[in-house]
Amino acid sequence: MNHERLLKITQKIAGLFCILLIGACSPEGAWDMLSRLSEDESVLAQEVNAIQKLAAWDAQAGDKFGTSVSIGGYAIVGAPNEDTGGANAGAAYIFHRTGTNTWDAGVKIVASDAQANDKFGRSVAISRDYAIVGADREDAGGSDAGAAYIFF
Ligand SMILES: [Ca+2]
Ligand SMILES: [Ca+2]
Repeated sequence: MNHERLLKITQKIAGLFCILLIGACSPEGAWDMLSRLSEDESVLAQEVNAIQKLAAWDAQAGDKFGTSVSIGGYAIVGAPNEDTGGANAGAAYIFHRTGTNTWDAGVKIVASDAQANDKFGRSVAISRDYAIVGADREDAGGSDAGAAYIFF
């Protein structure tokens, strides 16, 4: 979580506090409050910095990697405009956590019946050993009827 995102969250929390409390209230105040609530400010600082940037190992312009994401043991990231299975057929990448703040290079998955413009990866979810990937422009059931694929 980067500082900008954390600041947005604290702004939302500050908004909630403003509703509950009458008095001076600001995002900075909420930030201070969160810092004080933390047993050790350095722990919070570490969590802010413990971000890992993931990218496709075969990234190409226009893939739209990151359109969809899900995490649950593994992390999965959709790239619906990836072109391996045809122009914008789509792909998804599953990443495995290898350490406290480290993730592997990722495994790429595509639809077994990928076709151009299927947009596989526009939605993704992962839970334990199962992943599900949506391809809302898949055409087996009719033009752009859509499909979802479960991986184990
Ligand atoms: Ca593309
Ligand atoms: Ca289609």
